[in-house]
Order: sequence, then structure tokens, then C-alpha cells
Amino acid sequence: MSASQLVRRCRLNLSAARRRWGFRVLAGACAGALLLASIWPTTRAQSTASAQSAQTMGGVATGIARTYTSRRTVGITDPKAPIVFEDVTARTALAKFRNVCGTPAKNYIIETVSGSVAIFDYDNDGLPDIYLLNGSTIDAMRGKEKPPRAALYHNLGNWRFEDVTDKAGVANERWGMGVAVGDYNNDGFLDIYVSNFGVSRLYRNNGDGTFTDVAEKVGVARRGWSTGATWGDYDGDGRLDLFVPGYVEFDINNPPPSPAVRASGSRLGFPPSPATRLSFSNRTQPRPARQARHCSQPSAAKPAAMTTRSSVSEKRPPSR
Ligand SMILES: [Ca+2]
Ligand SMILES: [Ca+2]
Repeated sequence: MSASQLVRRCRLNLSAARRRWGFRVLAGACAGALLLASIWPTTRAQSTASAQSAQTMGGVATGIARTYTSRRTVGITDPKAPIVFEDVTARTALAKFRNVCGTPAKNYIIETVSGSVAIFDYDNDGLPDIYLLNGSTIDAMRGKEKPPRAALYHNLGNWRFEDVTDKAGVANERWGMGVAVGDYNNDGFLDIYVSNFGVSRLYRNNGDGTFTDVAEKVGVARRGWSTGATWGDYDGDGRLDLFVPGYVEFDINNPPPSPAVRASGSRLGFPPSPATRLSFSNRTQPRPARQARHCSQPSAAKPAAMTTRSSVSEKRPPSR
């Protein structure tokens, strides 16, 4: 091949390469345009939805229009909607009720749980009544102070309630954990099962505004730490059966040392256990502070009074 032929062939190749690159650029531009065209409606829809989610919405419980960000509320509320819920507790006898659950320090697990509520028509007058369960304190369980009481409020209508606890005989005065309502004897009146820390109760509805605790009589006075019970006819024989779950084992007369007790020695009136005293001596050992605190656990000197077993032992029932 001569030099002129070589130059000519190089020019032809260069022209072909320019045409190929030009086609590729044109194809890329078209693809970009198509991509933008496909993205544009989605982006616009998202922007619209975002703008809608920031719109001011109303129709809430207070009747005051508020701004919501959740899309679930968009388009389903009306700023002129009426009030749906209003807290009227202060206007009723329920305002006097106070739930008690140990001390504010919450040194023991028992002090962190209590209380329950049942709304049912105990006198069959067509108006739902309210039964509020209460907790207790360790001192009350040990007879050192007056125990808190549950309360039954009879619905008089027009948002008026009457405290009929004494008349009904359902004060409980134990550390309440749960309430289950059901007509266990099929007499047409709803009865109350109260699961307690201590001895649970079955309040039979006498049909005259009073109840009688028949738990011992019918064999459901479960001891230990019971929690949320429930009624159900598990075998379909037409009679309600009762399921009462248990929680952990806790000896109210020999609770495990809490951090506060370990720090103060005998806070809350409980004397330091041998294990606690052992922990104080262990702190003098040349160990890291964290390990020394760990050694304060009653691992070797005495087993802990509370365990996390799935079933509750009834060998050591609480005093109440
Ligand atoms: Ca009623
Ligand atoms: Ca009944």
C-alpha cells in the first residue's frame, strides 16, 4: 500500500468512527430523554403527595385543626368534624381513684406492675359500669399500712357514676394484677375473676348488687403471682373455663436485695441479707469496681428469692 492510499484509508476509518460516535451520542440523548420522561411523573406525584401530607388537617378529638404528616390522615378528616373523645373523668366519681403500685423508687419488680380495668354491666340495667383494680405496697402486704382498694363504679347515666365498692363487696385490697369478667355459672349476671399477687378471687355476682368471693369454694383461689386471666369455653360444653397465667416467684418476706438496699444497708426496713454483707466485704478486694459490684449478687451465699421460671411455685405463698 502506497502512502497516499494509507492516508486515504485512515480518513475513511476516521469518518466511520465519527459516524459511530455520533450515533452513540444521539442514542444516549434519546435514552436520557426517555428516562427523564419516565421519571418526571413519579417525581411530580411524590412532590404532590409530600405537599398534601403537609396540609393542615382537623377533625381531632379536641376539635382544633392540627397539622399531620402521616399520609393515612390525608383526605379522611374534616376540620369541622365534631369532638369524638373528651376526657370527662374530672366530672365523675372516678376522679377520686388513685392507683397505687409500690413506692416511686421501684426497688422491686413487684412495684412495677399492677392494676386493670373491666367495663361491664354488672346489674343488667343496660349501662356499662366500671371496675378499677388497684395495686398495693410492700408495707401494706406486710400489714404496716392500710392497703389500697379496688373500686366499682355504677353507671347512673348522663356521665354520672356512683362508687358502690363497699355495697358490692369487691374492694379486693390485695395486689391486683388482672380482671376477667364472665358469667361462669350461667345465671345471667357477670362475675369477676381478680388475679392477684397473693390469693386470687372469684367474685360471684349475687344479682342484687352484691358479690361473694367464692374462689376457695370452687377451687380457683390461685396463690403466687397471677397475671392476666381469661374466661373461655375450651371444651365447648357451655360452661366457661378459666385460664390464669402465673408470673415469677417472689417472696414478699424475703425479697432479693435491690441496688438501693445494697447501697443503704437496710432501706425500706429490710435487713441486709448475708449475701449483701458479703458484697460489702468483696468491695475491699483488689478487683475492678465493676466486678466487685457483680460479686454483690447472691450467687454463692444464698439463692435469690426471685427466679424467672415459667411456672410459679406455690410452696411459699405470700402472706396475703
Ligand atoms: Ca349497669
Ligand atoms: Ca354469674
